[in-house]
Amino acid sequence: MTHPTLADLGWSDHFARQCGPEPRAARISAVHRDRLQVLSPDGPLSLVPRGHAGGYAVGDFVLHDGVLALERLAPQTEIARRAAGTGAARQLIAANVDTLAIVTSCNADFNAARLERYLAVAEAAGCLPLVVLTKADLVDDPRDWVRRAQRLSPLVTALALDARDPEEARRLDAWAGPGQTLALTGSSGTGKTTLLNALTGAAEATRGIREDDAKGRHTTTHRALRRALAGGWIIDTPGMRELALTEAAEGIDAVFADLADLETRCRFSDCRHETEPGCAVRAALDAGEIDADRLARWEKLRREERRNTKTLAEAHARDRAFGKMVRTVMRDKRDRGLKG
Ligand SMILES: Nc1nc2c(ncn2[C@@H]2O[C@H](COP(=O)(O)OP(=O)(O)O)[C@@H](O)[C@H]2O)c(=O)[nH]1
Ligand SMILES: [Mg+2]
Repeated sequence: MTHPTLADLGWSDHFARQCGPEPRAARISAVHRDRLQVLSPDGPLSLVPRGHAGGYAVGDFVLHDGVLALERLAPQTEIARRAAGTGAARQLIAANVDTLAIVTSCNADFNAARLERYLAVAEAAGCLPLVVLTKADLVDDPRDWVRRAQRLSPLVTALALDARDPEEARRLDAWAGPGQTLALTGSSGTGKTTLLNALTGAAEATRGIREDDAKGRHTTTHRALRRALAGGWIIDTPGMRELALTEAAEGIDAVFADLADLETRCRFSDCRHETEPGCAVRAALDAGEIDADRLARWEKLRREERRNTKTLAEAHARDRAFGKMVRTVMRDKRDRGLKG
C-alpha cells in the first residue's frame, strides 16, 4: 500500500500555518509509554517524544526529524478528561477528531445521563457529536430509540443500525471520508469493535456480552488511529468509561442549550431555580414545557464539572506555589553560597 500524503492524513491550513514550507510532519497513530507511533508520507515511524509522551494524543500532528518528535502542532479539536483517581491531571484522549460517535445500544445500555456527558465532552472538544444506536435488529421499532436520543439535546444527530451488517455499518462512511477523522466511544459490549471492523476492513476480535445485564467484558486494546475504507480515519477510544468532565462548562451548556437559553430569562442572573421570583425555568417546569429529570441532570453535570475544574485549577496553583518555593530555596542557597 502506498503511504498517505499529509492531505490524506487530514492535514489542513490550520496546521500548515503553524510551520514553514515543506514541513516534515506526521500524524500519531498510537502513544506508548516512551514512543510515538506515527504515520507519515515516508511511511510509519516510531518516534521518541520530546518531553513526555503524555503531552501527545493519538490523532495529533507532530513535526519530526525522523527520530525525534520535535513539536506538537496545536490541534483543531482535543478530547481530554480529568484523570481518574485523586490526581487532578488533565489527560489527553484524542486529537483532531472531527466527529465523535457515541455508541450505545437499543437496550438497557441507553442511559440519558451518560449520553449527555459524552455529548458535553464532544462539544467541549470541538467535535461533532453523533449518537449511534446499535442492535436495531433486536427491537421492534428502532425509530423510538432515535427519537429518545434526539430528545436528549438539540445537538443530537442519531441513527440506529445493526452493526453486524457491514452495509448498515458503512452508513458511518459519511463521517469517515478523505481527510475526516471519526472516533468511536461508548460502553463495552455496544458494538464498537464490530463497527471498527466494518469501517476499516480489519478483523479485531469482538466479545460476547452477558445477555442478562447488557454489560460487556473488559478489553485491553489501546487507542489507535486506523485507516477507514472510505478514505478517512477511525479512532477507537477504549478507557473513556470513567469520564470526569473538566473545562467543559460551555460544552454542557451547548448540550442543554434550550435550558441555558431559558435561564438567561430569569430575573436574577444567579437564579438557582428554586424559590426566586421571576424564575423562567420554574415557570417552564410548572407549565410542563421542560422535563424535570433532564433539568436535574443538567444541574448535576454542571456541579460536577465546576468541582473538577476547580480541583484542576487548585492543583495547578499548588504546582505553581511549589515551583516558586523551589526557586526561592535555590536562590537562598545560591546567595548563601556566594556570601560563604
Ligand atoms: N444483534 C446485534 N449484536 C451486535 C450488534 N453490534 C454488536 N453486536 C454484538 O455485541 C457483542 C459486542 O460487540 P463488540 O463489537 O465487541 O462491542 P465493543 O465492546 O463495544 O467493542 C458482539 O457479540 C457483537 O456481535 C448489533 O447491532 N446487533
Ligand atoms: Mg471492543
